[in-house]
Amino acid sequence: MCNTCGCNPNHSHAHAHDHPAPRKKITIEQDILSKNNSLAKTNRALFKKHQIFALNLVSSPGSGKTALLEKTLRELSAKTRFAVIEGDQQTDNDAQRIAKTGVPVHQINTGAGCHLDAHGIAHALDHFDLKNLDVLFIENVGNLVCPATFDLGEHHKVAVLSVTEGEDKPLKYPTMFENSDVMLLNKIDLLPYLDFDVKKCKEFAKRVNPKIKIFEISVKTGAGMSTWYEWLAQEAREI
Ligand SMILES: Nc1nc2c(ncn2[C@@H]2O[C@H](COP(=O)(O)OP(=O)(O)OP(=O)(O)O)[C@@H](O)[C@H]2O)c(=O)[nH]1
Ligand SMILES: [Mg+2]
Repeated sequence: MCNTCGCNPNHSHAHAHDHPAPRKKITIEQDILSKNNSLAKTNRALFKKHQIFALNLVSSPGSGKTALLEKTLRELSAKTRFAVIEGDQQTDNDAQRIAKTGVPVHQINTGAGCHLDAHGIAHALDHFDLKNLDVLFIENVGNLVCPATFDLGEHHKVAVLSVTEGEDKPLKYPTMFENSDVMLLNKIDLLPYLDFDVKKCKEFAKRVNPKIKIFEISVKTGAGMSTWYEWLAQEAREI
């Protein structure tokens, strides 16, 4: 059970004890989410004030979020001023990887928490010079469930799904794909070795979110990365 966020823990496992009254639980969930939404609104206003384009990268662990950022920052930093907030339960491994690109980065460790929240982002923003920032990437904790329901004030959630995870993930974890505007289908260099059905995966993602934009990419080989860069530049211009 997720006891740190507002996600609905749909228990199917056996318990030796009674559950609390469902009505009380729903109220608590609403309180947590409404507090978060109000802080997200404040973050959004700050992004607007400083004309910062903010993206929230969400995925299961290991889909390639940090690898995507490392490559994107190395290839686009000459023309765009970036900063990165890294979210993980423990370690600053990802922040260290990002720091090597020369881009300002701040690591948040959530401990037992399974997602970033707007409050944590507000504090992390104190570590950056917002007046000299064009694009903020927030790499969320690897988790296909909880980060989906927490607004951080970002312009878009970008879901990264790698082909090693199976094409059914958009159907099994629909909230994540409903709430994302983009799906990056990563690691397509591995397709020759897998039974992953790209067409079906895209159909599934569109079924839960007909408006979702899908880019097939390989961070490793660079295939498809230009489509992602074009989308990024276009959207950043339009805020
Ligand atoms: N073959 C292949 N491997 C990739 C690709 N992109 C990332 N990887 C590998 O996938 C592994 C996980 O990548 P990360 O960037 O650490 O993934 P992540 O989503 O940031 O992981 P967490 O932060 O733990 O959630 C690493 O070994 C990467 O080298 C790709 O396009 N192709
Ligand atoms: Mg990472």
